[in-house]
Amino acid sequence: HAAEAQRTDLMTITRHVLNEQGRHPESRGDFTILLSHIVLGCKFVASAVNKAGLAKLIGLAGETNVQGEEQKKLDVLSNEVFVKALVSSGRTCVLVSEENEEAIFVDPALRGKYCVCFDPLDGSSNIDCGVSIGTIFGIYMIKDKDNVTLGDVLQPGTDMLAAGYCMYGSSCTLVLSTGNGVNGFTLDPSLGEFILTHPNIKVPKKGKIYSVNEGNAKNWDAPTAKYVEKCKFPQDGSSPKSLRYIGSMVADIHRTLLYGGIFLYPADQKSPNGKLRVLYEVFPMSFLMEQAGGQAFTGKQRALELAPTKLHERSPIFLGSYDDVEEIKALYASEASAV
Ligand code: P6P
Repeated sequence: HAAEAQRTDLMTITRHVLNEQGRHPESRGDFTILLSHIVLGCKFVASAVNKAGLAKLIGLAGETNVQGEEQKKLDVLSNEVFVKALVSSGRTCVLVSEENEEAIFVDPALRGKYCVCFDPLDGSSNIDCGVSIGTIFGIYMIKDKDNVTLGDVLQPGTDMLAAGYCMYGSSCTLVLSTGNGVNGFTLDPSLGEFILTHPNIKVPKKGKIYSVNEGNAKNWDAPTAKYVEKCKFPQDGSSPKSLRYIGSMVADIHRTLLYGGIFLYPADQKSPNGKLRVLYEVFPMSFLMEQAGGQAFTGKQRALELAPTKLHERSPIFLGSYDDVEEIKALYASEASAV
């Protein structure tokens, strides 16, 4: 009977968030409405990604985005869908998208109290070869929605209320935290609902995997080089770690959350601030990792304490299992004290 009860007691993402919102009597369901619009965007993108090969959506749109990268049609489509869904929710006042150079200030008549920073289709260079890609988002509350400025957006990650990603792979999995731990939901296409499949995700305290683009090794600084050397040639008699690098942040982070280990996108001589963007890649993934019991470090400080000054600012990032990140923090600390 328990199994039967389990099967018929569908814990959808909306029901789960409503339960969590119950802890905030003051909330009038605004967050739930906002989330339902994000979920709508994810469902659309999941469907488009699944059909991409057939619908000839694969291939360059011919335009380039603010990052100077060639834009694929799915990027354009996904960004438009998320912007329209978020604006029409009536719960947002400003949006920051990886695909838009400027922040999008919502028409005052449609404004709500939230700011959403998002990458509509991260890892899109992997679309053609079928590697998992994803949407990443972070949500802030804006103090005065009628007088919102860029300053309201350039907030440290510690002010983030919620964060999540949706991974479009063998299945469509949405991982979300609203500040009370991390939960994973899998899209049941027959229902069109995200069902709770990974309750209360906790990242293992220590892992056996390191995840970095070894192709950048010649440009790494000393602490990163030393740490990766230790992963490959441990001096304490332990076995070497395995290298797993998918090159799609959502997929690499999802594996790190579930299996443990450490993901690194360090600074290097070519890009002194690394490659990943603070507002819609580093902050949301750092928020999730901390909520799952791990940690996130920039080489200088706790990632969430960064105070961004530009919309598309980058930062080096080391995040994952608590003990693994501790090790690289110690290497950066000893370098800083040696200077
Ligand atoms: P590299 C994908 O383009 C992305 O933004 C992230 O999803 C991924 O982690 C990173 O870049 C991969 O970068 O330089 O290793 O190819």
